[in-house]
Amino acid sequence: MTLEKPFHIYILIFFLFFVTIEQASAQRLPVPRELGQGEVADAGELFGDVWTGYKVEQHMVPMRDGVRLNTFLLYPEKRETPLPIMYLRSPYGWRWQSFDGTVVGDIKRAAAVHELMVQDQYIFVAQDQRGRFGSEGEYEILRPFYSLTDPSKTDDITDIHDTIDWALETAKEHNGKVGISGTSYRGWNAAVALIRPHPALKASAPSAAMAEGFLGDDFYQNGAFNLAMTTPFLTQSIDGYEASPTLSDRIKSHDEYDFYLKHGTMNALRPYFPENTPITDRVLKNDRENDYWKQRKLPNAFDMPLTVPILHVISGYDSEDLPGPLALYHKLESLDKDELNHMVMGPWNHGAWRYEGADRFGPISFGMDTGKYFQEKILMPFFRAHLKNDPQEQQPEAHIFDTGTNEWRSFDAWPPASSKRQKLYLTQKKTIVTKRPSSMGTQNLQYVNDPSNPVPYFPRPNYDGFRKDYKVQDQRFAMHRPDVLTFESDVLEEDMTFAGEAIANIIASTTGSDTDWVVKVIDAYPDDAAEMKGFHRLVFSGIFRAKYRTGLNAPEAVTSNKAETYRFSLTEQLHTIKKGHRLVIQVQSTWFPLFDRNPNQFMPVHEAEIEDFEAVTQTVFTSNQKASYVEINVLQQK
Ligand code: PG9
Repeated sequence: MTLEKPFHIYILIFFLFFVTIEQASAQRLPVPRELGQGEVADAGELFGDVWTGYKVEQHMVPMRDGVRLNTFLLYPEKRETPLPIMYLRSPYGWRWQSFDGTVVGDIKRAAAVHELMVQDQYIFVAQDQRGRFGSEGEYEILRPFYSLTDPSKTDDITDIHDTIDWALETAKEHNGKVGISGTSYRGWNAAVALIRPHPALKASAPSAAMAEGFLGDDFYQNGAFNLAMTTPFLTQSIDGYEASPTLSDRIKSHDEYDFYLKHGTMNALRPYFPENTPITDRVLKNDRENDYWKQRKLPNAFDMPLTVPILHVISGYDSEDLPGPLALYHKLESLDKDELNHMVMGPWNHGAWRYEGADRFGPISFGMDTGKYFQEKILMPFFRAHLKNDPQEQQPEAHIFDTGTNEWRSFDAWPPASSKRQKLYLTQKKTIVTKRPSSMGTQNLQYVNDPSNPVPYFPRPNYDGFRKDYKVQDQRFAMHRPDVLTFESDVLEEDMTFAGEAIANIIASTTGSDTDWVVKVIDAYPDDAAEMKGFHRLVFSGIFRAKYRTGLNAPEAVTSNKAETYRFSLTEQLHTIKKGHRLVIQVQSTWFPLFDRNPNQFMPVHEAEIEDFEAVTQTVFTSNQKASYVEINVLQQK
């Protein structure tokens, strides 16, 4: 009897502890507004040293439909001249409370705020997007541009307009000019601002702007689903902050490859998603480039001549958004009559120019701080020129870092006018030649693609979850697998500079009714290189899901054993392969768990169950009539 009371107390304590933990998890919510209406606080004290010397106010800014958006207005306490306004919009919360109670958010992070820009002095308007964190209204991921067809509707275009109107009225001592910048989703906002630009908008620098959700940014690449990046990211950073441990926490206690392989199917992962996964479900359901994606395809929304200077900031090693930013640059180039469209491509993962240590990425050194260089020499002068009337030298059309020679180069067109298309043929002897094969037969090479033993995208074991640095890993870990065809060129006698887009043109068949094709172009260092001996450095890569070969919106079963042409982009780069190096091309059919596995049967892949996955035999043709090759832009040496 005497023991019973304490026992109940123990149960109560345990219960309270459990409930507290649960509540703590559920508290991953935005912090309520903290600054009173009209209150002016010291931004340095509130947000950290970067903001020293700035004052901050917090406003709920009304949009045309009455929805109010949480907005911070920051301005330097001491300024000598009227300043331009720099507008930053984020879906990731400028200030909120993480489940462990700490106050975090974009306002404190280099991810969203660039120290040099703050030092340069602007009036900043930092806003939570509609339906996110402190802002009212409903959130819709990459909200379609409703106002273009129905002016009574609101979207990011109208919210941007209304906010700029508000900022021009509210901010004191501004010079009437507005700029916008941001990376990733914030970069999407910086690009959206130019669709129907506000007259006060004078410059935009979208960085890693997700622009092509089905073609290659974030969600799908040519129909294959970005499993390793997107599933954890969507289920926690977009769909829900309440899940603890998150899916990525869970993955990190396993070898990532093993985790996904053992679960095997998308259905098996569903128990780890937050209970309500509105966005993840929609992304999975829309497994073709249907209206859902077309409405969110940024280049499609641009249909008028460009009137505002734009600097596309493209991260050449981006693990999330590379095809979209490139496509957006090219689309706007076609609408640019006044030389307002410019691009920069640096050797960064996803906007990593913002962070310290941009002098290297993984094992690869760039010999200089490329992020600092870009900010000091390109980004700040761009905004100063257009927002502060600072005289500056003419901006080149394209400013690109050559990842092979470690130097910045500028071009007056991208791809450079002095580059020529060259075909690199894959031969029966597994070599790479520039002359079309002469053999008239049906020469081909085969391998078995077994989804139960997929080719890893990163050397195993990997206990770090999604590896954003997969593009700078030595690719030798894959070259001797029987399900990877590896082609090698002779040793180069001269430097060869790739400048532009690489396109895979593979003639192939499968014994399945669907399958994937993955092509990688690699710079193979010599074994006696001073550094990175024998390193196989990825330059271009891409994946294509066979059923989309006649159109990304028109999945169609593949006829077993029928040779078909698979032509797809491997993205764009500036990379010099040095004399003494060799060129290597790998062809494979899985790239796991970077992309989901194809069951090799024509069916909705997200619904595939373990028994649906089949091993198939793949055939890649290398003959004269059925020549497989990679087509590439080669810069003609001066
Ligand atoms: N590109 C990122 C993203 C990934 C997936 C969904 C939405 C956005 C990003 O904003 O970082």
